[in-house]
Amino acid sequence: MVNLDQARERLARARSVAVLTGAGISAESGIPTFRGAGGLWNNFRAEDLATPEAFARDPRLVWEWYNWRRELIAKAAPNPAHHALVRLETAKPHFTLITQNIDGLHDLAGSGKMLKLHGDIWRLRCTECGAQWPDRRTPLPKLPPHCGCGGLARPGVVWFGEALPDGMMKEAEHAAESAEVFLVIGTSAVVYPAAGLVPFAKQSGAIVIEINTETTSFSPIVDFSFQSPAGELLPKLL
Ligand code: BJW
Ligand code: ZN
Repeated sequence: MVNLDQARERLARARSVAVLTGAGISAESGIPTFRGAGGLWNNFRAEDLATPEAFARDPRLVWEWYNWRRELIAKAAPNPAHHALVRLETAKPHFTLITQNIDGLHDLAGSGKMLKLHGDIWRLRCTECGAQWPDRRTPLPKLPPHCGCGGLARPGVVWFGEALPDGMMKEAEHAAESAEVFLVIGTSAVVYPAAGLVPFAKQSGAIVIEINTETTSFSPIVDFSFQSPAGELLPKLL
């Protein structure tokens, strides 16, 4: 596969690499993606569950969905794609992992510092006092959970219409801007501002390599687009 050899060579030569991951990287670990075949939002409407308005309307319903997903994720383990990114991190002097995933599988694989643009399903946050804490219990003993101050707790994730964690997009943009190679793995790249990193990296001069089982709207503008499962393709690329 000439293309694969070329992409492998570009990646091997790069000293500065940034990676953007999405739900597709965890699909081979058994976690459903949001969109596409088998996607979570074929069964649920995003605006019914992943918005601050939905939570204000019915916190228990939203928590039931998250509780179910926490149980599903708790049974999952990192796959060869998560592990390959740990090896890549070790091999490169400058490496930034930017993830939209809230499932914690990059942590479990052993990735170091990463930018979790959409938060973390294993963290809770108080809607009253703003306290944040880790909680890996599955199932949660009482829904909806509460903070020590008596306030209602929410999942530590970023919903539609909410700002990303302070300063994180700036850090992600800096990584995309300074990367020689930018890998885009398992994301439909329709959710902004994360999706904007792909054309931004390209315009900043990075070689952009996409790995996805399907084509996306960015496939025509990237340098290499591989339609393969990440767990199979990524280890071959390193
Ligand atoms: C495989 C595979 C295998 C399968 N191997 N590949 C127009 C322009 C710009 C912005 C907007 C706009 N209109 C609306 C907005 C705003 C909105 C937005 O982007 N909406 C779009 C839908 C249009 N964005 C926001 O609201 C963001 N905030 C914001 O803009 O704030 C502004 C602000 C500033 C200051 C103050 C206040 C506000 C926030 C976005 C938050 C997204 N949150 C979610 C939920 C997180 C919690 C949870 O999980 O419940 O994040 S939505 C959901 O989508 C989740 C994901 O991280 C995100 C992206 O999904 P992802 O990862 O791409 O997954 P899929 O399923 O879409 O794709 C999987 C892919 O994998 C597919 O392509 C498959 O083919 C592939 N695949 N198996 C490789 N084995
Ligand atoms: Zn509190």
